[in-house]
Amino acid sequence: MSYTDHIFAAYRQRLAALEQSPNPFARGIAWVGGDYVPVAEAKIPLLDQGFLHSDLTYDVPAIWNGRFFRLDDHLDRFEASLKKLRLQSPIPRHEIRDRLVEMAAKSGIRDAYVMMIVTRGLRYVRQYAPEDCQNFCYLMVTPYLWVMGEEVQKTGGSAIIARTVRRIPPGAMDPTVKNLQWGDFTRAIFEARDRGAMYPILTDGDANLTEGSGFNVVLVRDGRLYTPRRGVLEGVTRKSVLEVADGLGLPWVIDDIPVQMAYDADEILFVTTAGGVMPITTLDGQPVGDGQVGPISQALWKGYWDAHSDPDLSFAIAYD
Ligand code: PDG
Repeated sequence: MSYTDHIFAAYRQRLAALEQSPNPFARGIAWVGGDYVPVAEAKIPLLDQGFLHSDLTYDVPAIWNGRFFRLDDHLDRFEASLKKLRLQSPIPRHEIRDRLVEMAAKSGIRDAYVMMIVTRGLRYVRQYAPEDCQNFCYLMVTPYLWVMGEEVQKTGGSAIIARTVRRIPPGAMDPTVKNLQWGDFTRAIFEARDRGAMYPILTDGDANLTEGSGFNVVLVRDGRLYTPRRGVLEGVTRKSVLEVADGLGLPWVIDDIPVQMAYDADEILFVTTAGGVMPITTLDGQPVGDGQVGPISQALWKGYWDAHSDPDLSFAIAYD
């Protein structure tokens, strides 16, 4: 039995049931302009500055096995991001929370990728004054997304350290504000493809690691976890993984992490809400450690998914 089996077998059954569902929202539900619509029919107005200038922030919590996971942590980060960008949601935090729960219940989706977005909103094509815009809020609940699929999670994925592009510096775009400026990530993803790998890790341009295209990076070396301090989103999954590490008695460090440490690591993990704990077993074409998913990765993987049923971290949704 693979270390992932206790989670994936039950998930696949729930997914099969969802795929049979006649509910029009079973493939995703969105809240746009005050209406609920199937996500495939949801539209944004062309003049929204969220689209025209990427002037927005967003956040992504997940629902797992019918339970919302760490929703309040995501709402806390979302509120902090809004404040930093001088955005104000047109609906208050408690309404975002209630609507997301209602949408999950309406859709019947038990394992969900959930997104809340606040954009600057709509004024003119250009020459808009950001302070004059009426900010917009968009919400959606869609079936869970895997940045790394089941098969790859079992054996580990491949990554590169990007050399043709660096992570945008914090002085240009604050990475602690969850944002959809993906220019650097997209270039790095193409570099990974060109070099025969699945995922990129970006540096800060000064030979330190930052993060990858939608995930934080955690290195394991001599039983200790290392994860970059600066130039990264302060990930909720990373927080969960470090809490699991505490429970296992594994020490960890958040600091500047030189690129060389990745080559010297025993194990490497990528962590995100959209996929959880994702083991990386090949870096720049070479095996990480012995090239197998390591024992610490497996223990953190299990602890992370088990945490989803912890009533201190999640609550059950009352489905319709
Ligand atoms: N760093 C970046 C740049 C991210 O976009 C994400 C999550 C993380 C770290 C991890 O944060 P957390 O553990 O709080 O989820 N991004 C996911 C995946 C993006 C994608 O499209 O691949 C998201 O925004 O959905």
